[in-house]
Parts: sequence; C-alpha cells; structure tokens
Amino acid sequence: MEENLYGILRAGFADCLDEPCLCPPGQAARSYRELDELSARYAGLLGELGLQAGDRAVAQVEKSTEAVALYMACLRTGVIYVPLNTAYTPAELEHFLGDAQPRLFVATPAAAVEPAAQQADVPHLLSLDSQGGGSLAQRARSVVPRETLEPRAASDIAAIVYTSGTTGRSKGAMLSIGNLASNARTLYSLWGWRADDVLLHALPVFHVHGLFVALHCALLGGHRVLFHTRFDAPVVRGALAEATVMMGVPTFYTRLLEEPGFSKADCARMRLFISGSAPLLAASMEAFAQRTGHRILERYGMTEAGMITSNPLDGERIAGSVGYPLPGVTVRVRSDAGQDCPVNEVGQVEIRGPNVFAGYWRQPEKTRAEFTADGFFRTGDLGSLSADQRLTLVGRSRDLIISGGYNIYPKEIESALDALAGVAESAVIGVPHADLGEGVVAIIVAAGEPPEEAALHDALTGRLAKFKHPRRYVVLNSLPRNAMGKVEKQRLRERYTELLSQDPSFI
Ligand code: MCA
Ligand code: AMP
Repeated sequence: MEENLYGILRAGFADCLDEPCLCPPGQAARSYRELDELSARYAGLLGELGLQAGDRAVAQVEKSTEAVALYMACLRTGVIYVPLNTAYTPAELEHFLGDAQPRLFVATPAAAVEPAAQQADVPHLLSLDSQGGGSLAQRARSVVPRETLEPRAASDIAAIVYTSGTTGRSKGAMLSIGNLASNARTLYSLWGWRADDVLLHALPVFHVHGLFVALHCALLGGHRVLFHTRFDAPVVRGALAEATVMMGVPTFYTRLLEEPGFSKADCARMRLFISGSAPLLAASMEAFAQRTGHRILERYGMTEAGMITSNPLDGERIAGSVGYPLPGVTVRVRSDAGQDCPVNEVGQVEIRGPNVFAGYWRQPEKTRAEFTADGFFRTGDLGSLSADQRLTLVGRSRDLIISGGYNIYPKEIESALDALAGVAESAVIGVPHADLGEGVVAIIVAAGEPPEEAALHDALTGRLAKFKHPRRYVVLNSLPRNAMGKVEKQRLRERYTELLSQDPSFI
C-alpha cells in the first residue's frame, strides 16, 4: 500500500493532471501536472543538496505555488517539512533553526536571515520570493527531476509544526504521514467533497489549517483552488462567486459581514463555509446565516492533532458547539482528579486517534507529560460533552491568547517586557477584540519613571513578531495577586475587558 504522502495525494489527483490546480487571482492557473513536475524538480534539487529522508527543511516563505511545490518535494523525498510563520523576526528564527537543525533553510530573500542560518550551522540557505523566484527556482532549473517517491511508512514524520509552549519556547509537533493522511481522508468524506468543488484558499500555508486541512482536501480530489496570498475581504468576496467551499478563521467571517451589502447573491455557487482555529461567536454565525442563508460549519482542531471534531454536514450545526468527534477519534472530558465528567459538565478535553501527533521533536519528557497513562493527549482545552457526544468548548486551561487564529503565549511577551529597563514586572492578557476575537494587552509595573507606550512598542520590534505586540499598555502600581502570590489574570481580564472594544485599531 502506498504510504508516501505525496503518492497518496497524487493518487487523488492522478485523473486531473491537466486540470487547474492552484489559481492565484490575476495570474495564470497552474495545472496539477505543473505542480507534479515542479515538485519533482525540487525533489531532484533536495537530492542534489544531499538531503535524505528524515532530514529537515525549514521554510519561511510567502504563499506561492512554488512554496506548495517545495512542501510536495519534501513529501516525495521523505524530507521533514518545517513551515514557519513569515512574521517571525530573525531573533525568533534562531530558536527554530537551532531546534530543528535543518539541512536546508528556504527563506524569502532577506539579509537578516543569514546570521541566524549561520549561527545554526545550516548547510544550505536558498531564497524563494513571493513571485516564486529566487535561488531555489534558479538552482532547480538545471537539475534532473526526481520522479521516484521515497518509500515511507505511516509512522514516518512528514512535518514538524512549531506551536508555542507555556514556557514561551515553541515546541515542534511531529506529524506523521499516518496522522495527515487519515485526517485528510476523513475530512474529505465527512465534508462531502463533490467532483465539481472549488476551494477558496485565503489562509496562510505555514499552519495546519491552510497547509494540511485545506490543501490536502483539495488535492485528494483534484479540485481547483482559488489561491489567494492573503485574506482581503473585498477581493475574497468577489472570488466567492466561483467557489463552492471556503475554510477560514472567524475573522474572515466577521470581516465579510462588515462588507456593505454582502448577501446571498455573493455566494451563489457556495455550498460550504467552514470555520475554526478560534471560537466563532454565535452572533457571527447567526448574522452570516441571515445574510447568506449559510450556516457556517464550525470544527475544532489543533496543531498536535489536525482536526478533532466537526459539526455535521447534514444535521444541525449548533452555534457555540464544535460538533462531534471525527470518525475514529475519541474525545473525553475529565475532571482534574482524572475521572470522566458527567454529561454536560465542564472538564479537561482529552483525545485519542490516528490524527494525534507522534510527540514533540526531541522533547520526550514534555511529550510524556502531555499524555495520560492510557494514551490520551491532553489538549489544554476545557469543554463538555452532551449525551450524544457533541463537544462544547468553554475555554482553555492554558494561558493561551488566540488572535485572528494565531496563538500567542503571554509568557513569551512577559519575558520580553520584563527584560526591559523601566519594567519591574508585567502581566499579558487577551481581551475581546471585535476583529481578531482576542487582542493582546500588557499590564506593566514600572521600575521608576513609567516608560512611554511608544518606547515599549519600539523595544519589542525585532524581538517579537508583530502579531504578538500588545495593542495597549496599562501601567499599575502593582499586579493583583492571590494568596499564593500568583497574578490574578482573570481579575485583570475582567477589569480591562472593554479596553480594545473602544478602539480596536492597531497601535
Ligand atoms: C496580522 N496582524 C495580526 C494578526 N495578523 N495581529 C494580531 N493577530 C493576528 N492574527 C497584524 C500584523 O502584524 C500587522 O501589524 C497588521 O496586523 C496587519 O497585517 P496583515 O498581514 O495585513 O493582517 P491581515 O491580512 O489583516 O491578517 C489578519 C488575518 C490573518 C486574516 C486574521 O492573521 C490570518 O490569516 N490568520 C489566520 C491564522 C491561521 O491560519 N490560523 C490557523 C492556525 P502592523 O501593521 O503593526 O505591521 S492552525 C490551528 O489553529 C488549528 C490546527 C486549527 O484549529 O485550525
Ligand atoms: P494551535 O495550537 O494553533 O493549533 O491552536 C489550537 C487551539 O485553537 C485549540 O487548542 C483551541 O484552543 C483553539 N481552537 C481551534 N478551533 C477552535 C474552535 N472551533 N473553537 C474554539 N477554539 C478553537
């Protein structure tokens, strides 16, 4: 049986080689055959550079057909693909390169990445720009394409995706071929893909949502993908006319709803809108249904497990619920004492199934700590199960902030702030933000004269990716603490809950 993930996907689109695959707006469509040939060429280049199955290739590249072909080339050759958010600064990059120890780093051209690559002793640094040009493309032109696929086992690692840890340092979640293939096949069937489906793809391709969930489904059936480099509400609205399926984070839907006159007429061919990565407000779901006649299908996932639950394709899609466990996936809700919670009672969400990752890269201790003795993964989410196994999430036991679908760990920002002269200590919280769901706010205790907001902002620039920067700073004389001395973040969240709703604009 074919276990090379590229082979599995190729079998899905083998009959559609001359059909359009990736269609960036305003540019010529690239057919499945072109993607196949380009990825074979890149696979040849990986071999020429000496990369072998199990080696890592880190990619911090803009969304393009070539970026997808690079991922496919890794699948073809068994090289482990490690995508990185393009917003990460060189300072953040050092950690990822040092941890993944790749043999190849492909980056959007920038002198700033060179020192990080040198420091981590990365043997090969290639460039790939947003137009698909750069040294990767140049070098690949003169290599012999590699057509043969590396024989692989389902347990082999296909990708490592970094996900922030509570300690502030990201951990690499190792996703096996079996994890990705089982999830893709399940979603393809569960969401009822039809031969004429066209996917509107406006998500980044460095996260599980855009790279695996969306792309794998489309490739498995040889579907046309309207491939937008980013989510631009008016542009995406226009493109909906040609699409039948869209996957997005809740911000996509709230932004579409802000489009004047957005209505049923914009979605004439659409059959399915899917939302996930962060909670979809019931109000957004109802407003969307009223305006378009479509009830958004909300599902729940995480980097370590791909998709876990989904509202039904046929059947009631309930606002506020993330639906039923996917076929083959077991979800349970447990008390802090490790007992199954009664129906509808909130507890820790734990999961088991073929989608659950193989562990954190080179972190056996952390991996062990996140699994129960009987093999369930502790998601860190809090929720309840109904009598018929419908899951409702109510929050997270971790301190995680989710802003526009990006995960942000307060500890990382607090450490950066605490290191600044003028800051005695800090507490970082997420508060409601109309556009992004949650926005970051930093509470500062000054050491001496309180620092200016602009000075704090400047001090974080270059250290932390922009999306992690606090949108507001509040200076207090001291942080509220409980009897154990722990900062009472819930009190801070309550007190500042309105802070960004007055002016959610970017600072
Ligand atoms: C951009 N900015 C942000 C965010 N995105 N700030 C906070 N949160 C964000 N998510 C900042 C930029 O740094 C910039 O700041 C300014 O906003 C404008 O940037 P731009 O790129 O123009 O933003 P945008 O195009 O409006 O992007 C917002 C977005 C985007 C559409 C919500 O972030 C997005 O596509 N998010 C999807 C994330 C995703 O795929 N998550 C899935 C994770 P400045 O102006 O200061 O420079 S996978 C996952 O969670 C699991 C598996 C699951 O269940 O799916
Ligand atoms: P990540 O680590 O980036 O993969 O984010 C995973 C986290 O996103 C999960 O643990 C949840 O907390 C959250 N998440 C994903 N989908 C949903 C959803 N539909 N509703 C609420 N939270 C979600």
